[in-house]
Amino acid sequence: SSPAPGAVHVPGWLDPDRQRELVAACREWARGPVPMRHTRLPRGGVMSVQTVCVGWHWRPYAYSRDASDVNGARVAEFPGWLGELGRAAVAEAYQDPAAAAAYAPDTALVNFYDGAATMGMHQDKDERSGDPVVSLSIGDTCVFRFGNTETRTRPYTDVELESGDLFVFGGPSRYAFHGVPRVRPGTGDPATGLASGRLNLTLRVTGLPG
Ligand code: MD5
Ligand code: FE
Repeated sequence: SSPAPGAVHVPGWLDPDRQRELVAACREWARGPVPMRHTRLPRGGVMSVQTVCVGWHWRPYAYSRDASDVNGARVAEFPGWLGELGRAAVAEAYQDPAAAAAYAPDTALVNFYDGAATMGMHQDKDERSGDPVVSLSIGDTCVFRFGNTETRTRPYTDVELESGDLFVFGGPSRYAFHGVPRVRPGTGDPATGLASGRLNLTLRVTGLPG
């Protein structure tokens, strides 16, 4: 379904095998070379989600190859199979083979939400490219709040994102405010390999050279 122009929600897009593979890959990235951790914010706060990045390292509010705010290590390479998955996601969402073929994500942000983690309303503006963001959810269901491009307040739409769901944000939705006001503990299937919590992968195009 499409809650707004350029935004497409595809429930259950990832089959159980794919979900298990992604959980295993994220578990590996979470170990290093840059460990998954709570990102520290410049004003002294700490994000309640835990994050590990692939391809490029995001820190508030820029991308780099090295994680100078964590351990200084260079982040893991962005694997070819993840780019293929991103192109398949765009093909599914937009039913547009040319748009899918042109999609070349170079970074993935992996966010882990425990039962108490939330993400406040924000825009993703650190990428120098307006290409779509591909979002993949595994584990516990969450409430995803999809807003407008002008304010972090109403009007917004709350959408339940379940394990296996794909969401693509492109066009005018690329810069909409959005957040995760709550997760629903115990709703995920441990057969994914995730005993508890919610995992979200976002594939993005940084627009940065090399
Ligand atoms: C999440 N992550 O569920 C979300 C999925 C983040 C983040 O928000 O920044 O790590 S990405 C949702 C997204 C991306 C770009 C645009 C829009 C939503 N949108 O227009 O709503 O952990
Ligand atoms: Fe975001």
